[in-house]
Amino acid sequence: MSEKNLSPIEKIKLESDGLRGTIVQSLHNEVTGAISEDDQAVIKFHGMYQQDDRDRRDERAEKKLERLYSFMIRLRLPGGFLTPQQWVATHNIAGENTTGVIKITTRQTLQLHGLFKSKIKPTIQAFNQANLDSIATCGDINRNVLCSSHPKQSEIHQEIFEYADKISELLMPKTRAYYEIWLDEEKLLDKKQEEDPLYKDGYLPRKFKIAIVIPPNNDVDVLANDIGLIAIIENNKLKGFNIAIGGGLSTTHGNLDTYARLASVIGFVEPGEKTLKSIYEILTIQRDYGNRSDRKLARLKYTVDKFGTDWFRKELERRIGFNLEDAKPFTFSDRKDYYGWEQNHEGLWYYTVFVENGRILDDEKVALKSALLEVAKTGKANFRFTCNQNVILSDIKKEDKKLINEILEKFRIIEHTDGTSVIRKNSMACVAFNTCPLALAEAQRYLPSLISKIEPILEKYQLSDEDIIIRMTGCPNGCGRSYVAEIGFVGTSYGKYNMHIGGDHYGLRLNKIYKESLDEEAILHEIDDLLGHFKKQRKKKESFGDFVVRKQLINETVAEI
Ligand code: SRM
Ligand code: SF4
Repeated sequence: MSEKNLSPIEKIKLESDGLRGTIVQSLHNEVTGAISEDDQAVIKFHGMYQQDDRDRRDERAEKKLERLYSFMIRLRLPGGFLTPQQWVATHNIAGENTTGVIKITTRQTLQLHGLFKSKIKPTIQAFNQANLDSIATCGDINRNVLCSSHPKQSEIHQEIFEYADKISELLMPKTRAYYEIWLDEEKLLDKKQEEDPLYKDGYLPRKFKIAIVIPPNNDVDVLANDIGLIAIIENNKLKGFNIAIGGGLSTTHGNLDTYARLASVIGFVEPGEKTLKSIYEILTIQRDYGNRSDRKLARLKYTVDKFGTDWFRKELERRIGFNLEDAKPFTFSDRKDYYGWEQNHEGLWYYTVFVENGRILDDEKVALKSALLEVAKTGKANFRFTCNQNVILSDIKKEDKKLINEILEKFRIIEHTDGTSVIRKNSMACVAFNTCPLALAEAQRYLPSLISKIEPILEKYQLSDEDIIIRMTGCPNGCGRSYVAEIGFVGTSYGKYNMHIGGDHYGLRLNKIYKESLDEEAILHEIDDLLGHFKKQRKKKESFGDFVVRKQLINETVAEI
């Protein structure tokens, strides 16, 4: 592609001196809380986003002050796992340097917000002390690798779980920029030492996401990823993975060239080296063929659709030097977390805590943050984050269960988790206001109150126990995966949402727009109407999503599996 067609971000990457940019100079500039525009693109590869407090924009503009800039930092946690010691460290870092709220993301990791420029370096150093980093959690590169989080899902969960780490390591960038800038490692004299055969100087055309699922619970929403690996297990042995490519959810309002797409299964591969090689080469194909001029059309899904899945499979086989086998059968029967106490095959105990929209804080409802700290301080439970924004206190020995249970009861976590309605437990919202610069409408600050208004409607129709997956995002980027919900809200402007309906329980069907730009009154009216019909006309055990498809309220789009 000629230089002139490259998008501006491509040039920034190429000229960034191995993702260093002028970050050091930007950090030293005390005139502003911001960093230079080019550095804002580069710093993403180090796991940070520059943001500002959108609630305070007007007030600060009136006082002729610059926006209140700060940074969000996102950790790299393949499979979403932390030791109790690492949780204590994260708790302390959050309290000292950020807003204090710890956010579990929809991709199984943690974000801290409100980090001032001067505090970035001490924060990264403190994380490093705890063996944690934020490398490549943002930017045009492979992101945090997901894996089904509950060890009860399979007796060989650990074996499969380790792939998340292996894949994350395999796809890490080679540059030492992170270590030099934040951890004071000596500068490399010979830049050849960080030559990167995978990413080269231009990295990928766009972000890249990988997830591993252990059927039958599609808790990671595997088909929403650029690469989805579906573990195939026979007689408690990992036979290999079905590989799905080209998932991605984002759209842009008014841009008909953009669309949500579920990944297509292209074949099966044996575990080990063959799996890793296949993943690596899918990235090289995207590196070489992805769109580098229009970032709206740069994700793998557009490359797959441009060249076709047959071409893609052949090109992959050429690069890996062996043929993929035909995909193996699998089924999904769920897409949710197992709340409360569960035991795995080894007799270890797990408690899944409901965390509304992944926000860990002490509020008027529940002192969740204090409770989790006390649990962590016992050193007797690991922390596993789920893609539904919850936390599993995990790997608890039989003799320690009583102690952990006492802490959960003392802080009323069990009452909180048990007492939460089914619809709320099945809900998810993205961050949106006040930190997300792309938000058009509220999401995590609004969905809880909307659900409080939907609960009485469900009660009216005796549908309170019905599993209905409801999700909200503040814009069409889809961070809360609202396009695969049974009821999805997508922000269009402040207080207004497109209402999508018709996803299934398994993550195998996209929903569709049902009504556009509704305010709260209109949303509640539509929900009342739809639930009323659902109550009267549903077939036995039919889910809400299946019902609206059967009634042809929307057209169906299912995955190629
Ligand atoms: Fe996302 C951008 C938050 C999962 C699609 N996402 C953003 C940014 C960084 C806004 C920005 O670019 O400045 C948001 C930061 C908000 C804040 O203040 O923290 C943001 N995304 C999130 C999180 C935190 C939502 C949450 O509440 O949990 C999730 C963090 C995941 C992680 O740990 O890595 C998050 N984002 C997702 C998902 C869901 C998923 O991956 O399963 C999607 C849809 C799937 C997909 O990628 O297609 C998603 N985020 C996007 C996009 C659209 C990408 C595209 O293909 O066009 C953007 C905008 C962009 O990249 O330009 C975006
Ligand atoms: Fe921000 Fe939009 Fe993502 Fe929500 S969906 S976090 S509003 S980019």
